[in-house]
Amino acid sequence: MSVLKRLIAFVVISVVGGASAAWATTADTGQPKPWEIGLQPGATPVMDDIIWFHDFLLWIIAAIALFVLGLLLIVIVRFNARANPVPSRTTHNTFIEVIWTVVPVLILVTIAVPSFRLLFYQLNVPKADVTVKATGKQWFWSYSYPDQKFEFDSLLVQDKDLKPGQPRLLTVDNEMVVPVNKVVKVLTTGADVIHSWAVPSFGVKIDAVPGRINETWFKVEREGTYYGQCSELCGRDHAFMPIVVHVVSEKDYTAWVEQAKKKYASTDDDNNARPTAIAAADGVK
Ligand SMILES: [Cu+2]
Repeated sequence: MSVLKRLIAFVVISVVGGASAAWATTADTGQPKPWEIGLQPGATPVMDDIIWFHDFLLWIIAAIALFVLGLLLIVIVRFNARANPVPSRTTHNTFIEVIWTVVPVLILVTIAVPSFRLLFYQLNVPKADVTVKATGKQWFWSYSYPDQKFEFDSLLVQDKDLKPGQPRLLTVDNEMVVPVNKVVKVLTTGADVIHSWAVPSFGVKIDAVPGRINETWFKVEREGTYYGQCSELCGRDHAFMPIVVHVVSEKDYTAWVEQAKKKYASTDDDNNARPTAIAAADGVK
């Protein structure tokens, strides 16, 4: 039995160690960190719920795996040919058949209730304070603020141009800026092929499909810079079109909008005809 004890100890240490490592990564950097084995810390209520649901499922599957392992070990030890030379001829047992039907159903219902609650929470976009349209292009994102009437391109910053502290392959020249504690509605579309707008710490991942508009939302509870990446294989430079969302106070946001209106003033409403941006994106290798 000492092997079994060791195995159980290993599983317990792995599960507890894994959970505490996930808790230890609560420092909020909005980006992945070395040796991180849990999800990125949540910055929105939706992501907090996703993390809770993930941990909840982890306990359930760990219990099921241990239970099945225990049954297997009992069978191996007690019902092998040597220990049990005269096998039972039993083929049916109504009680146990009812149990192994009803218990999995109860487990699935226990999972389904919070699962659907979370799904509806994600899908029902509350009344938006700010709307931003993210357009995926080969290979960069354009952000349009329809209510404020400006749009800009957000391109990867090359390694040689990075400033100290800026993460490689995640830094962009023009960040999407939104206010803290406000509902931001994100509309996504694709200009050429399917892209996907994803920010792990927001719990958001939504396809950007040419010819249609998808919508999602987030409400970030802490100021900071949050990073994501295109999450739908979209061609050669798919890995080089990061997403950066800078979450600032309401006051800073208003100031940024004023400045952005001037900086990104465009006389041309055609979003796709932007030769300078496209030439710059082509330089990304
Ligand atoms: Cu992509």
